[in-house]
Amino acid sequence: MRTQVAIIGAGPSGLLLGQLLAKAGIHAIIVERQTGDHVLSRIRAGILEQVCIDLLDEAGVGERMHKEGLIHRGIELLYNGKRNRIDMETLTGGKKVMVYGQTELTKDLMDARVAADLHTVYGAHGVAVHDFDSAKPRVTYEKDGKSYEIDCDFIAGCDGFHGVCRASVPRRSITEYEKVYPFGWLGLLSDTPPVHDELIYINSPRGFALCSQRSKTRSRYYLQVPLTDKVEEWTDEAFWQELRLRLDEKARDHLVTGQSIEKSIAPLRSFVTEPLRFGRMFLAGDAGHIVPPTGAKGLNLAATDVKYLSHALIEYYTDKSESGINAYSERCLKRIWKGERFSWWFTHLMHRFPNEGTIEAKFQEAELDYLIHSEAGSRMIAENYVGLPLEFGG
Ligand code: RFL
Ligand code: PHB
Repeated sequence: MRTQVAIIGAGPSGLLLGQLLAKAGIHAIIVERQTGDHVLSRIRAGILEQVCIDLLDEAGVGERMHKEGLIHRGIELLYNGKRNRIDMETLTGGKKVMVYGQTELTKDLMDARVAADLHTVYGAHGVAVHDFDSAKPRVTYEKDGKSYEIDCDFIAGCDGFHGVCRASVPRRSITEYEKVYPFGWLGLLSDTPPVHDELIYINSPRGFALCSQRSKTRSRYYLQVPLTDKVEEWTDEAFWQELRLRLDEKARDHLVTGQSIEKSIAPLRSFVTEPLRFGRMFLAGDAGHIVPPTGAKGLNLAATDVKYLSHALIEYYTDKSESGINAYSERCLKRIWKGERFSWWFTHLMHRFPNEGTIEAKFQEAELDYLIHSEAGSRMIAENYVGLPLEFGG
């Protein structure tokens, strides 16, 4: 088989890149190791920044998102038993975010791919990338007992944190920065109305919690839990009970509980790979960087990578210019480090770290008080949360 761009991974990064390339008349094949149903069963992101919304529109898949997505103009921070609102819209001169689940966005992209009759291989085993340091990269894989090879001009590594692309780069050519946090997030999805119409981020003596949502009838809640906890040990009842203990009184009264549709524990990690380009292979999204979910940045950083990569490849094929692909890594990393910084900082502000004394909790409370009561402090949170302008800082 031959294609212009071989995309590894059919998560949001790979599917969005495939759609943008197809719109520009560039041929791409996506190779994914899981089934489509498996990809859709992973419950992840919920918050889209404007950059992500605009890109989905550019890809021509924004229709359902605009119909069903919920616009959020603020978030609430709960500490010391009291809720405080950050008015993102006022503080940023009109910017907002949208609640639209990663599952829905992935489904829209999958449907668009089927409608346009674009080639996606699901259930590919033993995917391997070859010769990306030459002018003739190749991808090989097996499916249903048969071996396949794809010749291509470029490989896009959109295969997430555990993918094969980054792992195939010689160690001497890559630098990895990593921090693993000493706790995880236990998430629960349920068909119950959200406790509040905006998200509530909670710093409580019992640990962090987050009240999020997918729609007016579907809620997503998270609890900070020790890494040693197993999801099977958490009954729904135990989850709701622990959440109640971390909420303020009003939210506790409003909380509607119900059976979980999904429950899982996610570890928290900050991770960046430098660079993001290796000859004719590029890394995009979680394949190149991970943030702890506290700042809701992961999918949005992935979208910016895809924006820069799609534009660079389109420029290469239409104008025969390599300037976009040469600038790709540096351009992305500038934005990624700012998203990493915010996610790391917000995680530190809101979580209880094991082995830290009571003075740390007092520092957090004083900092939260400062941020809430200082317009500059509140604006810092707001402008990062809604997403810094593209090319911020030049
Ligand atoms: P994905 O989604 O991991 O997709 C990678 C795909 O590659 C496939 N793959 C392979 N395919 C072929 N061969 C191989 N060897 C392969 N190895 C892997 C995988 O099966 C998979 O289908 O990466 P992508 O596309 O870069 O997307 C990134 C996002 O999924 C991620 O950043 C977000 O979910 C992060 N995130 C959030 N981001 C936000 O912007 N806002 C949020 O509110 C938000 N909340 C979250 C989150 C992530 C969470 N978890 C579970 C880590 C909340 C949570 C709890
Ligand atoms: C979610 O709804 O899954 C979600 C929202 C905001 C975050 C993290 C996760 O910061």
